[in-house]
Amino acid sequence: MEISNTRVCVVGLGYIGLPTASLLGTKGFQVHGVDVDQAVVETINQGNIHIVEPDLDILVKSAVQSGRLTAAQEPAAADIFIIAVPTPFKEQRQPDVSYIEAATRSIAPFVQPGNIVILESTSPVGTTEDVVARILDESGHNIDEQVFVAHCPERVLPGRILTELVENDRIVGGVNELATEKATDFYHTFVRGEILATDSRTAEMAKLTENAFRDVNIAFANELSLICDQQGVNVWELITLANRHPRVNILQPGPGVGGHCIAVDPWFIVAGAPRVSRLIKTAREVNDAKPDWVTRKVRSSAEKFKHPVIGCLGLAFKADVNDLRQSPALDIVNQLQAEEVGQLLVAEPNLKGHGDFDLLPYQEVIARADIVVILVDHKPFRRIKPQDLHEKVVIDTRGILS
Ligand code: SAJ
Repeated sequence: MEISNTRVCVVGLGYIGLPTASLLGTKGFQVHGVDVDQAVVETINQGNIHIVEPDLDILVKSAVQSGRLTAAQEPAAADIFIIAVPTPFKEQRQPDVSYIEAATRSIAPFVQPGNIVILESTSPVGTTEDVVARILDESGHNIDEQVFVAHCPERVLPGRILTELVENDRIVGGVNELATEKATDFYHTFVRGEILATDSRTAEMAKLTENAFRDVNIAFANELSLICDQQGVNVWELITLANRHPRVNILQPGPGVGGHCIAVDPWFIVAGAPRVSRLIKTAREVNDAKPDWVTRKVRSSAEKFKHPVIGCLGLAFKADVNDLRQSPALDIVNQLQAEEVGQLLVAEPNLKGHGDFDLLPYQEVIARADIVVILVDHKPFRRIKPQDLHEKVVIDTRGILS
């Protein structure tokens, strides 16, 4: 593959599409990024970014300034199309593949014989065949021999996206062997990890499985935290001790599981095989119930005060990101506000502002609060010492003080 002559069209310039597009641009591909949001397109064309991710600003600026990355609201002709749009769920936790459908329809008029079309969005089993390949087929493309359709799930960790995009192994599953081969060749041009070839259904299931694995293991830790609370045992000390066993590796409990991946993807497995996905479903329920449990804890502490002032540290779904999607921390703060549990003071060092809350420096929140609820283990919070919280009621959902 001659990189400098290869055009790549990336549809969806979010957490996966933008890092991928800018990385490919700096590698020398000619990249046309597509996003339906005009503001996002303008921001990127100015060499700026609309999400927080370490070093992404530098990469985007460099790709845009070199003329190798341009953004637009419409797709354009390319050699390789990458679809990286969201797959949320709708009512009854059924996967919503409508963005993938729309993205495929939008590229269909630009696709030519010889092109590769790759779905990177996390997808329910069968989506690459039944949505992407089917729509291209219905649009008159020969997906058996001339247009190569494959799934290559993204597996990068927010906060480490640029490193993991290059270093992680990738799973590539085509709708046929030729498609697998063609897509594999492409990933070899910029991935240092191994490229593991399979079929598209296995690739889809692999991605869902990775996130369900993590969800089930976090649920184990979260369930332990409830048990330990009843039993008067410090769950973090317990886990540290148990993990000294050579074959035990328990994850960390928290206020719940957030983000757009782990809290969502296991439901795609459950939706596809509801009767046999009992453990995966229960794990989701255990993790989803944790924010309510934390809220109840705060409420029962607040009842001891006449005018409780509750300091909430963190809104993001996990440490050192500014992403609020499915955030258990935000859910808890919203619940405390809705139930008027007390006066709320909120700190979120990774956000400049928030529509519903005045954000304060965390030191001020601690100083003014009766009850301090640690919801996210952001770097600055990890510097808080037990003596800084002297005479406060502390609810440490992340165990940063343990
Ligand atoms: N969490 C805990 N305890 C833990 C670990 C995580 O409560 O021990 C919580 C976090 O605070 C957060 C949630 O789980 O609320 C998810 O965080 P995460 O860091 O585990 O994962 P994500 O959602 O940022 O990224 C995951 C990754 N998947 C796996 O590690 C299997 C990433 O590699 C995927 O690419 C990403 O989902 C995705 O896009 O699917």
